[in-house]
Amino acid sequence: MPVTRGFSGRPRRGRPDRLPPGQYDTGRDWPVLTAEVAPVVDPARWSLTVDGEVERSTTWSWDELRALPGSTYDGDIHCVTTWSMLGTSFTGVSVDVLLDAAGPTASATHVMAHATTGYTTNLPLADLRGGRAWVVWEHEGRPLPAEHGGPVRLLVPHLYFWKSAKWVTRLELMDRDRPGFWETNGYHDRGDPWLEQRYQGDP
Ligand SMILES: Nc1nc2c(c(=O)[nH]1)N[C@H]1C(S)=C(S)[C@@H](COP(=O)(O)O)O[C@H]1N2
Ligand SMILES: [Mo]
Repeated sequence: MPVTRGFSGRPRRGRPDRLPPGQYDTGRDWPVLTAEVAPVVDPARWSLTVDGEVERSTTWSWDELRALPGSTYDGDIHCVTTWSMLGTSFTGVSVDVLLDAAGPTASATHVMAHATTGYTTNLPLADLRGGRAWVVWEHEGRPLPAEHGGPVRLLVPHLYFWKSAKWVTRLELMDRDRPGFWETNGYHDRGDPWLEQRYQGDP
């Protein structure tokens, strides 16, 4: 039987089910979307802090972060500008490991992710829990490119990609929700691509 190109092979199989509503498949073309000037971040001077509503404010240097038990995400990412990249991979450490070290207080409900540049984005704490969020330094086995947030970015692939702060440097636990950069400019506080939570006012 003839096989029609595009209807066979690994990445395409089941593809319609894998694209959230209103998204297209960008293939291997990974757009760069940065609201600010991309910084040059020297790992030797970089650190990551988890603070705010926690029992123990904790800071990791680059070397300390890399010494934590690593884990890999294999799957899809979705940007609110409608591109999705299917079947990609990132390696880093699960945010669960960082949260367990810092110990969120009973009043912690939300997190503000901060980048070296001042970019911020807010997330429900629950979305960073349960093996669904990472702090990553590798993409498909190579160091994360600087324009994509290297040396280290947040990765929350089940939410729109603006939640995945590039050049992340701080996870601030909060006892209420507070809008970050794009959320102040009209984007949704949660940003679930399957619910099309693009803008404030979307379900
Ligand atoms: N620090 C920082 N992180 C950021 C952004 C940004 O402008 N600055 N843009 C967000 C948006 S809107 C998207 S879609 C993704 C884009 O990541 P990429 O440039 O690696 O595709 O990063 C998110 N994280
Ligand atoms: Mo985006």
